[in-house]
Amino acid sequence: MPLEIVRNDITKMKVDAIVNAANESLLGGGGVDGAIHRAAGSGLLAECRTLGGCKTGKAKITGGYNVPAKYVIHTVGPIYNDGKHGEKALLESCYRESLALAKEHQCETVAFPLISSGVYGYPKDQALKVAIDVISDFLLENEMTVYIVIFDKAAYKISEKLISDIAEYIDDNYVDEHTDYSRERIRMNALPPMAPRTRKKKSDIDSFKMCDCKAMLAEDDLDAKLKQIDESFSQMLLRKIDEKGMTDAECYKKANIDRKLFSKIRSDVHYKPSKPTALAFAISLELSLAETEDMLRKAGFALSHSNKFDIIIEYFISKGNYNIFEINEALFAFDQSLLGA
Ligand code: AR6
Repeated sequence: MPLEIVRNDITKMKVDAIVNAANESLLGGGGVDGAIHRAAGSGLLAECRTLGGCKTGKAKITGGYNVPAKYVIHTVGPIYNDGKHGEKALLESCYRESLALAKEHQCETVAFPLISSGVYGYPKDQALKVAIDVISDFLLENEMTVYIVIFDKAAYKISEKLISDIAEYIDDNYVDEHTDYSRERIRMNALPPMAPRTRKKKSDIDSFKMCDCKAMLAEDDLDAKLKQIDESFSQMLLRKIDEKGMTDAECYKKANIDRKLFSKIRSDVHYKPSKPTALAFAISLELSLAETEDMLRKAGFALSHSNKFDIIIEYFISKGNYNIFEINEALFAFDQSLLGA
């Protein structure tokens, strides 16, 4: 997945570069800065001394010394005042400058802490939004895997309003746990759910016989519809990409899916994606709820009301919000797996 939110200690991340939320002196401090210097050892401080500090919003790079990452990128976030002193632009610049440095050094994987959201006081939900916005913009043009590392889940919060709206939606739609076995069956065996069978009334059958289906649909339409019934997940995906006038890259990037996985799906007509991958494409293509169900069915899945993950996805689709990163923030907040590969 090109952008992932993970819970971890950034000093333990096995990536090409970790980003440090430093101060202008670059000579160490508390928070994540202190943790990185402690883990990297005195060599890091010695190299930092040669750098001549760093301005707020800018970034500088050093070796990683004793941390698993090859590089440490030091960036200086703004001190949050009231949000009216250019804090957002400076914070955006921290992410942009750090990503540019990572790219310049051919990093394929980079991990960020939530810059400025500790000692510097930037509200965590807004800090996270800035991080997601800038990183996802960058990923539209660049191939890289970027992690946002959340140290302390309790300290992590997305907008209270969004949380309470989703919680309410879950409350209204969640079906009692007794039906959970059906969810498990769907998840484990990738089988479609068993829809309750309804017996057709005789009058329905008669009226069905009487109506001439072919006459209702133009022949071309009928052919197209029949073809769609037999269509595989991969075929439906490619058809929808064409119909939406998207390029492949636009689609897989918006789905937060990496190019290699997309190529696999493209070249294997029978490819069976995981449910989060199938849903990520449905979100990227901005499919309606009915179309999403259709696409999921092609992969052997269904949306269920006995599953919080599914209800959260349904919430976003019903609101017409197809921002996969916002959806992933919400899924993360509700302890659910994330969309994407
Ligand atoms: N791994 C990942 N994230 C962490 C870790 C860790 N090991 N430790 C803390 N965080 P902060 P700032 C999170 O205060 O607000 C320093 O003294 C933490 O929960 O480290 O940019 C510098 O020298 C928070 O969400 O950085 C500066 O003087 C985020 O990292 C000043 O603090 C950033 O919190 C910079 O303040």
